[in-house]
Amino acid sequence: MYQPGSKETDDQPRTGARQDPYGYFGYNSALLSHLPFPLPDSIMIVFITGASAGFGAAMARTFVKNGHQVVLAARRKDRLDALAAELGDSALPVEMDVTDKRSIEEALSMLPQSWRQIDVLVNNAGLALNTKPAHEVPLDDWNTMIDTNVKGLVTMTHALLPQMVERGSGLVINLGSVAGHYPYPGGNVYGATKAFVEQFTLNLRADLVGTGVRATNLAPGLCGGTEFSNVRMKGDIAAAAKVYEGTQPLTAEDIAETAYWVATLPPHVNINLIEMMPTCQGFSPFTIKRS
Ligand code: 8X3
Repeated sequence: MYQPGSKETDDQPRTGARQDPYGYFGYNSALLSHLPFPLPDSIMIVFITGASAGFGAAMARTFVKNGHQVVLAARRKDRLDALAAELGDSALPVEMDVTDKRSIEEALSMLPQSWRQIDVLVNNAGLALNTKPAHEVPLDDWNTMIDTNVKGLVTMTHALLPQMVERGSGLVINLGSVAGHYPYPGGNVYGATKAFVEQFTLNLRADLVGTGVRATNLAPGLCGGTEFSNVRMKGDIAAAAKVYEGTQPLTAEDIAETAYWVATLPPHVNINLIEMMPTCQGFSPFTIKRS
């Protein structure tokens, strides 16, 4: 966890000098001061929720590997500490629960000064619970998904958006899902929360036009090697493993590389939506119940 003095000091300037990340201007960097649009700093500060495992940890590794700084936010302190130890000074672990507004406010207020200008918010924290039909799922499961995937995501966005708009630059990457685009049995509230993510991201785009702030819905399909199905199957490891049997699913690294690509496009390019599936995944015909 961040302890004052354990990482950069508050009065240290950000290390990212405004350079020429796209190579437009060769060595003549004097031209940069006359640009009609803001270029991103060469070093971005990326705030990732759900950073302790899966997509979040993979994205943290990718951004740090490419020279950026990452705030690792999640509930599991031990996991965050281990990841931060692996990633070194470019990672700042912050214990935080997206379902608790006060926890978010506290985490943000404790960020050292030099980590406060967030260039990219990755709203990755989220989960699916249960694959049972709607009439058999405990209400608590639905509420937990809504609290995390919907309310957590909007609370984080609400907290960080004003500073991005004020600066005239920034990017919000929301983790959606194919489950938000196509119905499937057992997808009930999980799919509905991801449909919310889809429309919320598009509505952010509508409101943010002209501000320089970008928003993207990154919506993956079947992705293996994470805790996603273990959580969904509530610890039934065999059932979780069966989901991926005989497949070559997407990996967390595939998602991380895609998020990195989105975040490093020139500032005039906004990717509204990326829907990605493993090649082995496709679509089903409509179900028709016959007598
Ligand atoms: C997870 C993708 O296909 O399991 O968001 O619903 S899927």
